[in-house]
This record gives sequence, C-alpha cells and structure tokens, in this order.
Amino acid sequence: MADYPFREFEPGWQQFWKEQQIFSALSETEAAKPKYYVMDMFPYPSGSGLHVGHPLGYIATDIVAKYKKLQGFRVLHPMGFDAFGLPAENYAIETGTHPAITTEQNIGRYTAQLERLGLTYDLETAVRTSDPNYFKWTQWIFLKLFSSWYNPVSDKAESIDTLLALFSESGSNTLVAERENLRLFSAEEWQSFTEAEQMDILMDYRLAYLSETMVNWCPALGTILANDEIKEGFSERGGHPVERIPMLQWSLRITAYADRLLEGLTRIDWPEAVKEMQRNWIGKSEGAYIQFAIENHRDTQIKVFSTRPDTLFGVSFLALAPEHELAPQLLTAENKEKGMEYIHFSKNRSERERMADVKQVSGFFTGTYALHPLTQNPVPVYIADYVLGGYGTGAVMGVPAHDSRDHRFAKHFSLPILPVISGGTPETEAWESYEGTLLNSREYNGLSVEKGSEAILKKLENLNCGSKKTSYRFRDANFSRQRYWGEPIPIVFRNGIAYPVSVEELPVTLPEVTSYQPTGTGASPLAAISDWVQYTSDSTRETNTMPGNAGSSWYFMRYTDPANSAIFADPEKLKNWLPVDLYIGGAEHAVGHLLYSRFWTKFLFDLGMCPVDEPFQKLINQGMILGENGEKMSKSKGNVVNPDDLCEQYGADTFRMYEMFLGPLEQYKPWNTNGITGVFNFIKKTWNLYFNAENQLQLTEDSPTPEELKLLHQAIKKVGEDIDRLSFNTSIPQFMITTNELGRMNCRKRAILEPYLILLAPYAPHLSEEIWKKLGHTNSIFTASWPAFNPQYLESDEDIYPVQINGKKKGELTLSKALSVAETEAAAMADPSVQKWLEGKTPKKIIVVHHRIINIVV
Ligand code: ANZ
Repeated sequence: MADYPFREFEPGWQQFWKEQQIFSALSETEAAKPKYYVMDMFPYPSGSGLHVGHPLGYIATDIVAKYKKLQGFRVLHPMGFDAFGLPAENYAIETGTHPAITTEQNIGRYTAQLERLGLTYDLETAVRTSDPNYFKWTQWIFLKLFSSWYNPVSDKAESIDTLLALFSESGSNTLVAERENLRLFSAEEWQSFTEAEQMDILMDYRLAYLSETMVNWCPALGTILANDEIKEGFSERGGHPVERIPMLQWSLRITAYADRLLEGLTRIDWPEAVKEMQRNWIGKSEGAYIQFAIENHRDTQIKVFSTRPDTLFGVSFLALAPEHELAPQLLTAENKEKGMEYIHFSKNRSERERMADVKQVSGFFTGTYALHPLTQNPVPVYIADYVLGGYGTGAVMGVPAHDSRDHRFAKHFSLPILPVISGGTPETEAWESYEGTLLNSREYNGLSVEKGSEAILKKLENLNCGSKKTSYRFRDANFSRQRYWGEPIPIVFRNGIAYPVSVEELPVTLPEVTSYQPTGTGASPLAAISDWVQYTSDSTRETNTMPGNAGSSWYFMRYTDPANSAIFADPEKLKNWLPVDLYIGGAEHAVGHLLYSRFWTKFLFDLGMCPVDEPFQKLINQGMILGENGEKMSKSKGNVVNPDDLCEQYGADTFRMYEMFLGPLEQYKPWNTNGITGVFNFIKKTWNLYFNAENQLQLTEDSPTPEELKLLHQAIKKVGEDIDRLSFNTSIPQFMITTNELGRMNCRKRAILEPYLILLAPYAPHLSEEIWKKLGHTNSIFTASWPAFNPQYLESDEDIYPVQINGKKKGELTLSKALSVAETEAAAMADPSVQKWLEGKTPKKIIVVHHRIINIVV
C-alpha cells in the first residue's frame, strides 16, 4: 500500500480555498440558483482554544454547506466571533491586559484551528461583535428600540412619533385598556407637562427603557454580578455574600411580543423540547384579577392574580410578595419590626432560589385582614416569599385545598383548608384537578370548574372587583451590565433625562482605561473615566454597557452584508438570504439567545427593515462530546483532547469523519481516541483505490460493470439521504463498505471512482480535492455537480430464493430473474448445495413461488 501523504497537501488546499474564495457566496451573482443559508452559533473566543467537542456542529454544517454547493445551491456559510464577554474582562482585571488584545489573540488561534479542520467559510463574513464597525449597528438598533413603542392596536412596533401624536390628540386614555399601571391624562394635560414629565411617561412605552430593577450586589467585590456568577447566594469568585439591591437599569420590552413569540413557534422546524422551553419561559396563563378590600383601610385594595376564580370560596388567606408595595404599610404597629426584618431577608433571596425552595415554608402575618369580596368574611394577610414580586400582581389568594404551595403554607401556619371542588382529600394533599364540581360555594355549588369560574368572575365584574386577565411569566430583558468589555449604551443624560446620541456619533466606542478594576460602587469601570463620562458641560454619558446577548441577537443579518457602512444590512441582501435555513448550536441557548434573536427580528420586521419575522427556519442542537470517562470535557478536569494533535497525526479528513462517526449529531457521547485508527485505515484504503504502490494514479477508462454501478448508486442514494436527514454518522459505514467492495473488485475505473470522489468531498475535502486534481481537473472539486442517482442500477437481474426443505429454511440460492418457473426448479435441483441439503433423499414435491421462495417436500 502507498503512503497517505496528507501532510503534503492538506495545508495547500486550505490555502487554495481561501485564496480562490471557493466558498464565497455573497459575491455570487447567479441569482437564478436557489439559496441555502447554513449557520453555526458563533463562538466566544476563549483563551483555551478549541477542544474536540467544539467542532462537532461546525463539521456538520460544513458538510451540509459543501453538499448543497455541489447540488447547485448558492450557499451562505458564515462564521464570526461573539467577542465581548466576561472571561476577557476578568483576565484584564487579573493581568491588566486589554481585553481587545486577548480577544484578538484568541480569535487568531480559533481561526487557525478551524482552518486546519478544513472548515471553509465565506471569508468576508468574519463578523466580530466587538468591532466598532459592527457594534455601531448594535447601538443603532438599540436606539431604534429606544425610539419605538408597541402599538397594541396595530399590534406592532412603531416610531414613538405616532405615540406622541396620539398623546397630543387624545391623551393616554385609549391605551389604558391595553396596559396597566399607565398614567391617565388628557391631551390638554399632556401639553401642560414639562419635558421631564413627558419623557418620564414615554419611558413607560419605549421598547428600550430605563427603570429601577434588582441587581446582585456583592459588597466585598465591589461589583454587580450576573446570575451565573452566583452560587447559592454567594459569589462564585471568593464566596462572598451577595445582596439584591434596586438600581436604574436598561431593559428591552420583549414582553410586548409575548403572543407573537408564541405564535411564531408554530411556523418553525425546531426541536419540540426547545419550543416547549420557550413556551414555558413565556408562561402564558389565562385568569383573572380579583380585588380584596382591606379592613380599616378604606381606600386600599389588594389585587390578586388567579387562574382559578372558581376556588374563590376556598380562600383562607392572602399572601403578598415581600417586594409588594403594600407589604410594609399593612404591618400593624406591633408587627412592624419583625415584619420589616422578614421583608429584608426574603428580598435578598433570588427568585430562582425562592421558587426552588419548596420544602422550607416561610411567611409573616401582617396583623391586617382583608375582606372576602363575596362573603365579606375577614381573611388574614401574610407576607410570603413563595409569592414573586414580578409575576401577576405580586399577590395571591391562598386556596390551600386546591393549590399545593398554599397547602404547605396553610399547614405551616395552621390555617383552614376548605374544599370547594369535589373529589380529592384536601386535608392531606392539595386537589389541583380541573375535574369535579363546586361545593361550599353557595349558589355556585354543582357547577363545573369552567362554568363556576365564568359565573364567579361575572359576579365579581358586576361588583367591580374582578376582571379577566392574561398573565405572562416572563419579564422584560435586562439590558445593562456594569462592565467595561461590552457595547457602550449610546445615551446621554441631561437634567436626569435620557437622550439618544445622534446617529452621526455612532459608534460610541470604549475609552482606553488603565485599570479594569470594578469601581467599588457598583457602577461600571467606565464611570471612573471622568473626561469620557462628561459629554458636554451639562450632560453625561450612560456608563452601563450592553449584555452579552446584544451582539448575538442580529449577527445573522449582518452576515448577509458585513461591510455595509450605510445601514446594518441592505434590505435586498437580507431578502436574498433570510431566513437561515439551518442553524446548529448548543442546547444551552434554548431560551436566551434564541428568544432574543426572534424578538430583534420581529422588531426589525415591524419597522420594515427585515423581510422575515422568524430568523431560523430549522434548528438542531448538537450533543456534547464528553471526556473519555463520560464527564464534561474541561481544562480543570484534565480530560481535554485537542483537535490539532489529531490532525497532526491522522490528518483533518480522518478527524472530520471520525468525529461524525461517533454517533448521531444530537446525542451526547464520550470521546474515544482509539477508534480513530479504524477511520484512518479506511481513508488510506480509499486513497489506495486511486494510486499504486508508487503513489502513481492508476485509473482506467473501461466501462463499469452492473455490480460496480450498483455499488456507486447505493452510495449516492445513501449519502445524499443521510445528509438531507442530518444523519452524518450513518454515511461513514456506507463509505467503508463502498471502499472495501471497490477494493475487492479491484475496480480502477474512472467512471466509478470519479463520482465516488464527489460523494466523499463534503466529508473528506482535502483528499477529494487532491485526487480530483490528479485526475486532471483544473477547477476545485466543489465546482463539480453532485452525481445523479439512478434507481435503475439498484435493480438486480437476480433473485435471492430462500430454500426450505419440509418447512425448514436450509439456505439461499441466487438465480437469474429471466428463468421461468420450470427453469428455476431445474436450476435449483441441479445446484450442488441443494443436493447436499437433500442428503440423498428424493423430493416428493417441489413448489417454486416465482421470484420469492423454493419449497421442497421429501
Ligand atoms: C388561587 C388559586 C387556586 C390558584 C388554586 C391556583 C390554584 P400560573 O398558572 O403559573 O400562571 N400566583 C399568582 N401570582 C403569583 C405570584 N406572584 N407568585 C406566586 N404565585 C402566584 O399560576 C397562577 C397561579 O399562581 C394563580 O392562581 C395564583 O394562585 C398563583 F386552586 O390563585 B392561584
């Protein structure tokens, strides 16, 4: 066998693809070709480079891209870098190295590693979120969000100008039915407001807005922490206590899009599990607001949100979230001190912690009673941390018989448990079923849950203390970080009012700093650079930066037009490419990144700047490649396998094929380096189909036999279908069989081996390209066409007959289809193996079912 000299040609082909721009589609002018847009979730360029787990999805998209190109598509297959982020900033804090420098180095390393694997991208698309030419447009979109509102009547985002026109014409009255907690005012009042008052009101509508929200403050580190930097109430770094404090922060009003984000899920081809996570995250529930008057507080009412108005007669307490504004007020004098302590303690626990902690019941009785709206019975009001401040109204009516959280609470505080829905044994366990009929509910007894709900709600509406309400569990997205290494938020403050910087001033770039240390006050390091902060003599800059998800919420748009300096992307280019046909990435982004991207897309769609309202038509989550012992691959576990080493030893094509061979793309699977030699041997054998022992090409121009054609067309069919189904692992055995069989037949025919090379090209691009050239082609193999499958070659002119003697299968005979029944019988009886099976006995009867089976009775 000849050597397989991959080291001699792999780097050369990588260079060739790059220089010749073989995989650039952006500049392709053949608009007549159908488009295909295939994309990976772009990486954060971390300091440790790629391990063998990272390229799994990249190899898959690369195979698809190359296959689609061979099939005649214009293929956009881009790659960029999600280049802002915490690790570079933390490294800067430790070492003083500017994050831009580390990021640049890491990107260099990643790029070289990707290239070495034969992954080819549209090179123009190397978008980086930290590049001012890119984040200029992230800032620009932010300003569009800032100057837009969601019009509930047209059901889309519009310029804030249409809202201003509405306010001047008719005040806020027409809008109040749609959203709560909005200030009511007439047109005249609007005109009479000061600018500050008007701006304050507009903040309640803007899609990017400033409000006081809770942050995780770590006094010891002097900095605000992200949720994933906290473990059980302590900072991950150093283990210091973390408090929740209110702070003015930017948010994006993603909740305005709740229904459209739900609806869109029905139109996209995503894993059901991911869709379900998004639905749960949005958490739509239909229910009602119910108001309870308070004893001795004439003007105050507690409004609860409930999905079960039918259980109203089973209420035995009300519970307020510790954050509820009435909580301190309703504490009676003798309960004030202890009550405030409880409020303080529970406010500092994160919501996640409060929701997860179901075993430990905690609460505090305010000393105040509310009045049941239908019975006028007194109902004790508690403060309880299982009630979340930001959901519904932050207040619940406790129905212990029919809600398990209320049940635990009632048991703990010895409150009555009154069944109001039949079935179940509520004394021992909450009966949460929707089956059953109402009881202990006066004139509503006997009604079904549904009918009871309707009737009670109607009654409450008549009494003016209830209304239908749809609630959503998710919140507006926090959009402020008190960090250096992110996009500056392009806002300035004058007299406490937020103004956008003018578009001409974009991008607002990061100032140079000498220290990346947190300020110690919770403000971003930018706040310490006073000459940057001072914008004009009477105005200052926003010092928060954008969160990690800003740049990744729209990069798939920029890929279509990466160098544009006049707009974030030319509408024609967007129309030319969007939506992304196939998007592959990790399951950890199921909610965050994918939900934000859908939201930004819908927003830009509303403004008429994006042609689609769903960005990713098909989504696949690749599984993780685990360490040899089945645990996560990480530097700290010391089980990292580096793809560079394997490429060095076996070549990139072997690595690519082995990585695919490990198992289905979506599965989690352990790495096992030993198995790679099997694939390496296959690659060597394939090489040797084309070359003799002196590494000289040895092809003939002879016509192929039916057997050879059958083998080729089986492979064409299987490999094509596999890639269409994204079942890459199953192609590898097909290749192995084909190579082995061609070797066994000693097939050296160009008519077979040349098309076979094209089938191999998406998986083993270097080998294919090298042999292609040696076959005399001057163009890249990727300018060739995927071989057409011809089913005719799979049809055999022979039948395989099972042979039974006295009903028992003895073996098989292969006989020509052309034989008649009598000829088949004769051929069978003449066959030596049949004679052997007969053991000398004479057949009494021979039954041939033509083309199916031969039965012999002895
Ligand atoms: C009374 C009741 C009786 C309830 C019953 C449920 C069952 P989903 O479906 O998730 O929307 N709730 C309302 N606001 C809450 C808050 N801020 N924190 C914690 N729980 C809250 O849940 C809605 C139900 O969760 C509401 O309906 C309310 O309890 C509770 F047999 O009201 B229910």
